[in-house]
Amino acid sequence: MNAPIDLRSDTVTKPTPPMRDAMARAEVGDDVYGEDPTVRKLEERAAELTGKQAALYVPSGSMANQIAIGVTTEAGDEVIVGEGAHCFLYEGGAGPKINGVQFQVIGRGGSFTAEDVKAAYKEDNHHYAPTTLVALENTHNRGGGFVWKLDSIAAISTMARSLGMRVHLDGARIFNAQVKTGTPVKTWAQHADTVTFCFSKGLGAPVGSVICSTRERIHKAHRQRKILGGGMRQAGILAAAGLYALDHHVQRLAEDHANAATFAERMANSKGIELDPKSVETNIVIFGLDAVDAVTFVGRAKEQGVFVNAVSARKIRAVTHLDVSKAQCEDAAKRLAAIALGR
Ligand code: TLP
Repeated sequence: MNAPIDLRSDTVTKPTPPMRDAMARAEVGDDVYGEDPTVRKLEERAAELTGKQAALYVPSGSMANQIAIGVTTEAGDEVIVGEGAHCFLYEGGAGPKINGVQFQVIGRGGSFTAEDVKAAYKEDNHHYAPTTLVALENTHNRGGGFVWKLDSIAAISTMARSLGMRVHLDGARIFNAQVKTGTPVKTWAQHADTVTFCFSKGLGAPVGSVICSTRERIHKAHRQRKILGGGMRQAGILAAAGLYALDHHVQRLAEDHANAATFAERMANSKGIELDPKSVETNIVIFGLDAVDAVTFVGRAKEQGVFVNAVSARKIRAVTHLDVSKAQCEDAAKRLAAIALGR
């Protein structure tokens, strides 16, 4: 059998030898006592990168999102999101279960406008849940890794704030947006009250995310992290991987984008595949299937040594990352093309 090529997600990467070396050498302490110097360093770096007063290191992007929702809403509030938003679709119902919020989904394909926000906002009336937060996602996972236009985010933020709402930015892959557009993370982040990003996606660290905001909100976030059981002890071992990733794995995201583009071009030329390669902006490729359903496709792909995920009955997601080369992406496209024909 051919060597497996894992395109399920950019979360599947394994720490590189120099990253492991940085982890092994990390200075550590008990972070629940606030005594881990490497975690402190990572939090300071994250706050600086996002232009926020403070940051908090947490185990996952899901926890980061839910803490962000928790510190910007009250139970019973409504949160506006785009279609397929991770904090709404993929976090086990944590919004209503943990934070007591309901979601209102607006726009199409993950994208929406300031006017959509205005239309969705519920006036102060006892019939309604107060609409208090807009959650953006950049890049947008379910939207095929698209990058928001900065102007659109700015307009949404201005509208939300004029209506007295807060703005959260799920920046799990915000460095992909930075590398794609040249717009620094800080510039995107200035339009949001809370910003989260992940070290464990394209940046290639094994674990960890961060939530960045005002000192006051991060103080509250600390308690929320405790409630969720997210306090970690000698977490500097993990934070060191995050610091290493910020130093060494940001610019290389361009390679993942190029590999995704190559993969998408090959796939788009294959019969049985619905894909406009121009729609692929970063490291995520979502394509439709004409002749075979997604579950069957994923199973056959696995038999051929290519791992991908189904995102709906006829749609597949493939994600490029640190652990797949251009040649492997080309090879994967070749193997998948044959399956798409339903043969
Ligand atoms: N996304 C995962 C799956 O959960 C779908 C993936 O493979 O892409 N925000 C965004 C935009 C994400 O894509 C993810 C993970 C998260 C938050 C949550 O991060 P984790 O997995 O660390 O909880």
